[in-house]
Amino acid sequence: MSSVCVHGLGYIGLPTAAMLANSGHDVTGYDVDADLLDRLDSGDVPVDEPGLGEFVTDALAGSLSVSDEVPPADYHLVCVPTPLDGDRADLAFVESAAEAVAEVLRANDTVILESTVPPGTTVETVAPILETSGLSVGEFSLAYSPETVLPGSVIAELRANDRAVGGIDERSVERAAALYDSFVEGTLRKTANPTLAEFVKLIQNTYRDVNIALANELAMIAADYDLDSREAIALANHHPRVNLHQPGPGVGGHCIPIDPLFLGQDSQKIDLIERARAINDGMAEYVTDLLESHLDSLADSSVAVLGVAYKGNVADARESPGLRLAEVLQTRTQVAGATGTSEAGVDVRLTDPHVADQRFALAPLDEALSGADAIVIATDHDEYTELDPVEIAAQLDGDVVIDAKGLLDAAAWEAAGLQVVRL
Ligand code: SAJ
Repeated sequence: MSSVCVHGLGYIGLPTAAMLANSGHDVTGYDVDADLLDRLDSGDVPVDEPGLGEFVTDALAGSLSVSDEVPPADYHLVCVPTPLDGDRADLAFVESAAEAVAEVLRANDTVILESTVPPGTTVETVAPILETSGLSVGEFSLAYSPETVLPGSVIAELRANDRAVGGIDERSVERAAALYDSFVEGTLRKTANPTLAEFVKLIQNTYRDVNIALANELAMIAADYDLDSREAIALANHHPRVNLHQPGPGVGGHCIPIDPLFLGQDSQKIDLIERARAINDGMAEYVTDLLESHLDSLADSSVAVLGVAYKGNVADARESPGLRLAEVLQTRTQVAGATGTSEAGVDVRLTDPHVADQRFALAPLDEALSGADAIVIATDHDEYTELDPVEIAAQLDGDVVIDAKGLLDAAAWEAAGLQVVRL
């Protein structure tokens, strides 16, 4: 068993630290956020993920401790955020983590970067910073190994998923693989090329983004032929080599909309991928067009947007399609206010049973529905599949329902007197 320091106790770092501790390693979780460390010390796990609270609590009762100092360790795992800055990755957190590791790095230690980064980051950015320790690559080991877990199934996927392990040399591959071998039940896909592993992470999410863009374009084309795109996609997917994704009001979350930009930031060849991004971002405009064509006057209407989480059954509203839709609705119907400022025409009511963020002025469902002219289902929360169309029809003033996630039983809703438009 090894000593491990996990840098960054966020969505990936915290479950990974707990997983390593629960697999017998001696783990220190390091973070710069003093409040987070206090909360964890008192057993409060601030992450909305099924089963994670108990998993981390068990680890904290065992061999996981948290600290605001970086200790020397056999392994340093860097799991810090890489936000988007304009259209490029901001690597400031990765750089400061590497600087902190360099201060305590010893010969034979292993450093593994897990953060999603543009190709070349491990070799070109992290290695030179680590070498300021006075040690050279070869004296210490260095690898890139991306997480691929799906929010909502983090613990299960940390164990089950195959994992790319890209070491800077053969020894680094083996050292990094040895650590993951202690909890990964999937296959470790080893390569002595960290840039390849970085690229692989980005193309997995890019594949999904482009595939969803295709589904979105197909949905818009299908509507011109008066066809249901989801029915068409389901039928098409019976072909053994076809796997079309599902259309929707946009692609949210902190991974899929961002990673294609990292992939293309240093290449002039990015083209289809950029177009796919624009198609997915443009879905809010398309949903707004649908509303406009079904309402007498969008600007004088009230629209309930059901769902601001970026996807079903999570509480995360980053890059939220529902919020983007609200913005487009307001921008499109803006009218000049008395003092020269502009005021939104349409009354947008946002509601979500999972998201509790005060910044979004969320209303309870009943309040959002009361007297509304239209509703848009923007997130596939389980709660929305259980809505009673008769009760909803009684609460609304109008009858327009845009089911952008295709989760309602359209026949039942139409029987209740509502017009259902499916994407
Ligand atoms: N979506 C669609 N149509 C679909 C599938 C998804 O519109 O057919 C939308 C969702 O509603 C959501 C967005 O795409 O707004 C992204 O959701 P997601 O479930 O596809 O993915 P994420 O962002 O929750 O997690 C992804 C996963 N990547 C892949 O499946 C290739 C996950 O495995 C990664 O670990 C994660 O990104 C990450 O951290 O990179």
